Amino acid sequence: MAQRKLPQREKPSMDDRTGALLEVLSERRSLLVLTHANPDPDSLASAMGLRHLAERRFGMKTEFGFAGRIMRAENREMVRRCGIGMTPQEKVEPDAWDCLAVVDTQPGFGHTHLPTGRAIDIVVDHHVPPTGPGSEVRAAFHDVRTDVGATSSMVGGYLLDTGVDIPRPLATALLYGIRTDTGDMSRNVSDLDRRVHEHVQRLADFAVLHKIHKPALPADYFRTLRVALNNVRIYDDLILCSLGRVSSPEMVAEVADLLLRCEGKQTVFCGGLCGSVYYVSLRTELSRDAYDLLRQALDGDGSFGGHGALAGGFIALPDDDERTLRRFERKLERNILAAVGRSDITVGGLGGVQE
Ligand SMILES: [Mn+2]
Repeated sequence: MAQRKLPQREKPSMDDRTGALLEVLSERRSLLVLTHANPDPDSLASAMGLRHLAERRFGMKTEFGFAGRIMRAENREMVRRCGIGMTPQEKVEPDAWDCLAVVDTQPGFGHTHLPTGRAIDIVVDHHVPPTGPGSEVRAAFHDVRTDVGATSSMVGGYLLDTGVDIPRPLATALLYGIRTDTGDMSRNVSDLDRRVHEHVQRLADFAVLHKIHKPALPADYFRTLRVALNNVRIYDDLILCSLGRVSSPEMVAEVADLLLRCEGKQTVFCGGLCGSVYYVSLRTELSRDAYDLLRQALDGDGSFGGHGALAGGFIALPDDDERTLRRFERKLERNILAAVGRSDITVGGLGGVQE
């Protein structure tokens, strides 16, 4: 499909960007939105918001294709309560859509699986652009702002600029997306985040937001938690928790978040095996980027994403043998200790220094 080249501007204003997005959308009939695997609240709300804009402003047919799974009880509650429609990506035919958008991620990120040989028309993201193969894609509309705390704020900004109504469920989703990525407006908060946050919180349903914050948890959550607490190793300002086998991958991130609340701890690394895929979550309050730490921990292997204080990913192990698992967990722990400059700590077996 012929794509009109947009004029290159040094520093487009917000209105210019929204205008450029509307120009691209106005030339198309249907929109497929994709994001990274295992979509988080920010990507779910961004996809919902961009679809709404295309539908309301241009009467476009739209779809949201997701890869992986909706992890965490909170995110599943968000999908259910806000009515976020989506289709598994493998069931979506990319060529049936004449506009392809990618939100909260960019082509070239390891955790983002895009159709090959298909032009990406719209990229909206706030992550530092990836380097390497597949990252040189140039979209008709390309809006990457690393100073913005949430992609939901960027999409919310388009909606506000355009004057399209924001229904309650969408406002609630955008609010939750912004709050999740900005730590309840405590980090990476830009003027745009503040502007959109202020607007959507006037429209949002706080009873629904409360339900999203406190979803019912399966009994298995508490079983895994018991195992997790038995496996925690605390070293000064660092916590390592290798969970071994877990019944669902989201437990890894859940446990990491919980452990970060341990007084005085600045970095938490948590991992667990589900099937023969090993999942990792890293949380850090150090000035170092969580994504960089995780890349070092995994030796650049696997599929991972994140920025700032949070990162997560997974890597397929050759088998789910107990010895493979133990060996892999020891290697990961050594790598993470090296990455945070604590190679003095011995890991593995009973040799670890425990508090
Ligand atoms: Mn995000």
